[in-house]
Amino acid sequence: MNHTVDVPAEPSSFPLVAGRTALIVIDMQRDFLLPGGFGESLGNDVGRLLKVVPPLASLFAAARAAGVMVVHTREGHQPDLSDCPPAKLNRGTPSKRIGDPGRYGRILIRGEYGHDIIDELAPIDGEIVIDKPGKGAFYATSLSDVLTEAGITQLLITGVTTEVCVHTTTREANDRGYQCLVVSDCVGSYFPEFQRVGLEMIKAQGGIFGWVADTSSVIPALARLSSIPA
Ligand code: C5J
Repeated sequence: MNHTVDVPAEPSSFPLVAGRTALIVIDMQRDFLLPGGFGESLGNDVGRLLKVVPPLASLFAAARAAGVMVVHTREGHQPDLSDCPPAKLNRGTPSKRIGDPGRYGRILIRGEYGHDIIDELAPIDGEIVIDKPGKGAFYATSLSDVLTEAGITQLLITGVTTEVCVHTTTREANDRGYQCLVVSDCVGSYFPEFQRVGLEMIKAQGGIFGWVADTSSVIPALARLSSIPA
């Protein structure tokens, strides 16, 4: 029987299970977060995403200290765009589409500077990085196999953006039977109303997609988990 620590959360407490919990970090990439990058070039205020970085860095430290598996994702495509469906490619402002040149290299193309994770939240040795062509982290990736092999059942979900890749991944995970806690101060949106409603939707109707709590609840629970003898 694995030790469990309950996190105070909405709509009810969330069970953090030792050895069965993973921290999922969605798309904390330069293209979305850096001033002058793709996200900002679309007229977005990247400050709304950057404010996630300090609490997420603290959550990383607590998760790593507790021995929780950390999985990072990056949204992006092959340089020849063969994994980018025309319906995704031909959308948005011409000259600011996937594969076009941007301040930090070709937009959302694997191997480009802008596609990679920001320095403050760079993966450390042993952490898994999942490259995903879609919004959801399970679509066309090895994430399901990675989590199954590690015996993971509980997910702490963080990253950007709340209403797009965080939501899509949470819904995919929920349908696959994972219990998902979305960490509210570690997810960000360019749009304050989407941030608020995105979080409301997850925990509505008795937690239809999962649970919501902030780092003031999750970090102490991780500390309790790390103090439990193996
Ligand atoms: C978007 C994402 N918003 N990571 N990607 O296109 O949410």
